[in-house]
Amino acid sequence: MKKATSLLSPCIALGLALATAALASEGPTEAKGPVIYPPEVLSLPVEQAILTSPPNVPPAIKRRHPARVVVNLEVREVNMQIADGSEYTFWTYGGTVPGSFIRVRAGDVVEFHLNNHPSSKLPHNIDLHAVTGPGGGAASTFTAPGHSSKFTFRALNPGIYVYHCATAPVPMHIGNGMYGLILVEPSEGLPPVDREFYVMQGDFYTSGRYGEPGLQTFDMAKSIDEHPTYVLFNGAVGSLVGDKALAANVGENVRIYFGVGGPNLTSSFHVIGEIFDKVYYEGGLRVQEHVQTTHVPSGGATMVEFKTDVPGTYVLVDHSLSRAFNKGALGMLKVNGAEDRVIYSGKEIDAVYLGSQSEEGSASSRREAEIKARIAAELKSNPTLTGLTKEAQMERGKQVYMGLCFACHLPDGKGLPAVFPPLAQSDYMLADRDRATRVVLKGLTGPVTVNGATYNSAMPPQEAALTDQQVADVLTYVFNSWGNQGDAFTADQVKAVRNERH
Ligand code: HEC
Ligand SMILES: [Cu+2]
Repeated sequence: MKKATSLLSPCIALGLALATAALASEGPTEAKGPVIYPPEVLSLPVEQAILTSPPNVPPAIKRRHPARVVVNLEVREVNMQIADGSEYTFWTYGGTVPGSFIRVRAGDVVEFHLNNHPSSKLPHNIDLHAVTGPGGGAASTFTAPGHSSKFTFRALNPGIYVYHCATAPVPMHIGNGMYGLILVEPSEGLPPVDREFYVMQGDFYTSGRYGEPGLQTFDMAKSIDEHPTYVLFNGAVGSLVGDKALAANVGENVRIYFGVGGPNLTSSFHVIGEIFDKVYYEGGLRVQEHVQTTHVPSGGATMVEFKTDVPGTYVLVDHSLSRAFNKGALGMLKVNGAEDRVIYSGKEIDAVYLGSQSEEGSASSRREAEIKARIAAELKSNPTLTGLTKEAQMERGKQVYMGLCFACHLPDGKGLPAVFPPLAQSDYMLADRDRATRVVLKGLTGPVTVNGATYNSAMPPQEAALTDQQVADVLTYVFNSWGNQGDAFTADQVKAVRNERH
């Protein structure tokens, strides 16, 4: 608790104390002793719940009668990667973010054991939205490190439900990753599908900026202001990208259980290139059909289903797109199989078109979107790079470039004629290292001549988005790619330019 309270101002701490007093759910309650089951419950078969880590989902429930289901969920506080080179102390249910997926059937009696690992520093509990009863189980499961709590509930309502920690300060426990999904299958089961996946979105508030290396801590002020550093699917940048992308084949029916842990943001869940054939909106059993984007509240969930008709990479996003392209809320589903060029032809023609400027503008943004999608498809998770060698620095710089600069200057650094100047063998850039640094930090507007061609546009300043080290990395990358050659840049050199006054 020490770390957390030291971050709080006295007045926030007072507010929390009041909130804690108001929410009986957060403190410990006295144990009442085991529940005496009536014969109807005693006669139920007993089974151990299968729990799975994201993006996996336990197998469909085949039985058509209730059971007594024993759930054993372990709380662990663990250091894990939040982004390449950046670590975070996550608080987890089962060692993952989101926590283990729990699957029961409507009518089941659930014996829930919450075990808090002895290495934990804090007490935790669990509020399952699938529970009918005060606090959703929170008061009954308040568990100190090295302790185990048990409570029983009957799963009365079918649907897909969020569970989360409700220990004060609640937004901090959720913001550290303490949430997951529990599916209460309808008694007749859900329609069978070929693939099921488990994805949850959460917002994260770290002491450092997006991508800042090293071990990050929770930033209470950012959380209160609802200014997340990261918005993530399954707890890390790139958790569903490259080798870790979801996979399916053409012609299969896919179901995604999608939840939002929050603590603060809601999601506009969308899969680029797919239409949801069915959405079990708000996680209930009513179905809406033919949906492009579905809204999932914080502390809410949904089930979406679609058939994969053509192969390719489909990108999962929060369609509040800065979260996807700048804060990490991006995943991929790779679909393998035969093309059907009538359903989707791919690019058929690329011809020169001399329209009005606004048309050229929209064509260029269309091309930009196409390129972004292509790059996203090719991005592979890179190994963590901590060394300070130029090569390692270039790799880090490439990540910055592929996250930020490529959209305009293109992955090959050649730019777009009359729109974006080239960085590949740019006489302008290579002639003056400080000036190039200034362009990246402060932006550039007005006419500029690069390799004999004049550009008159605007480059947005990047000084708010990038650290000195990140600017040094990306400059080292662009000064040593595509035939360019130059010395590495250091963070100090960048800092000097950042602080210069005119
Ligand atoms: C939104 C589009 C956009 C982004 C993103 C962008 N630039 Fe630029 N950049 C431009 C434009 C447009 C110009 C030319 C500005 C002008 O006409 O005055 C430019 C100019 C430059 C120049 C000087 C001209 C040249 O070709 O040598 C450099 C160097 C440069 N950018 C580097 C970068 C780097 C590095 C990044 C990533 C950190 C980046 N840019 C991100 C649009 C962008
Ligand atoms: Cu907790």
